[in-house]
Amino acid sequence: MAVWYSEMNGKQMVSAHIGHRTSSRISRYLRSADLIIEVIDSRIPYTGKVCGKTDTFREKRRCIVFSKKDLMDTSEIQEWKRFYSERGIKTLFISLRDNASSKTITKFLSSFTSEKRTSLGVVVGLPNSGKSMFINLLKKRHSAPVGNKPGITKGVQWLRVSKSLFLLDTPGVIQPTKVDEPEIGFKLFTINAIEVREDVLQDYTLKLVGFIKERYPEMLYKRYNISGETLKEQSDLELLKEIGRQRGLLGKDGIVNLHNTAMFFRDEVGNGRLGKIVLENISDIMRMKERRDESF
Ligand SMILES: Nc1nc2c(ncn2[C@@H]2O[C@H](COP(=O)(O)OP(=O)(O)OP(=O)(O)O)[C@@H](O)[C@H]2O)c(=O)[nH]1
Ligand SMILES: [Mg+2]
Repeated sequence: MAVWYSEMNGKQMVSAHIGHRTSSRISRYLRSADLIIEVIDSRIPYTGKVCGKTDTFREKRRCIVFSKKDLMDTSEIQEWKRFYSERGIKTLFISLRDNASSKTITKFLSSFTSEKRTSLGVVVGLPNSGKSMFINLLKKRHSAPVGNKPGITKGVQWLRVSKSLFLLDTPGVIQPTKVDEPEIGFKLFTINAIEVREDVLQDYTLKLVGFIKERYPEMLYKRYNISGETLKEQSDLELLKEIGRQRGLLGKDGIVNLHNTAMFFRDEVGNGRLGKIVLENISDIMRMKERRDESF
């Protein structure tokens, strides 16, 4: 059952994977923890944020670990680091697939912890952002379940990752209004943070096709041999059908199966088979923030 809690950013957050008791335990831990570590998929460096400026966090040590750097188009990485440092938040962009990253993370976290006493840190973030993988990497053991779909972690557990640090693994949370907004929802869909209903699947996939066509057209050429001319002439739907046809994703009637093609294309992009991407630029975010008058 979906449970609401609002400690994250003063807005309602939901996890489809926990009950009321777990939800109130997380709220309690968030208030009493020494450190909040937010894990954000590097490909959505702004939309991936679940913590805002609320009373709960005002006095807390906070940092952001941007996961999946190996899948990210890093051309604006310095700008993103500056964006957060101007807001007083320390950040680390890292690949959690790389075992050597554990040393870098330990060094990064050492500025938030003390050798003399045990610190308690709560790890939060969207579903599928890499929270459990982050803890496992530090612990150097597969202690928390990991998987490439939203909702793998269903409860909370404290794990000791060093002499002086305990981390709480938590289930992914999400702001439901974002899921229903196509401009944001298609990004969450692309990185597999949400499962989308059939009635919006096509919309979100077409948004993704349009985005790749505009920002990374060369990827469509390299992977599917779709030329610049074709890109100009064809609609996003025609392009999606072309991809389905090329990969033989046809129904019994010989017509492209749009559901399977949508899921196929999402996986191609999400798993990095097309190349390294970022789904939002600093300038996109600044424009959006102006429009909505967002403070963070
Ligand atoms: N390529 C790459 N994959 C990663 C990285 N970090 C995590 N993953 C993958 O992302 C998927 C999700 O990782 P989890 O650790 O289960 O994510 P989570 O945030 O705990 O997800 P929930 O428990 O569902 O909220 C897994 O398939 C991981 O292998 C990374 O830095 N690079
Ligand atoms: Mg997890």
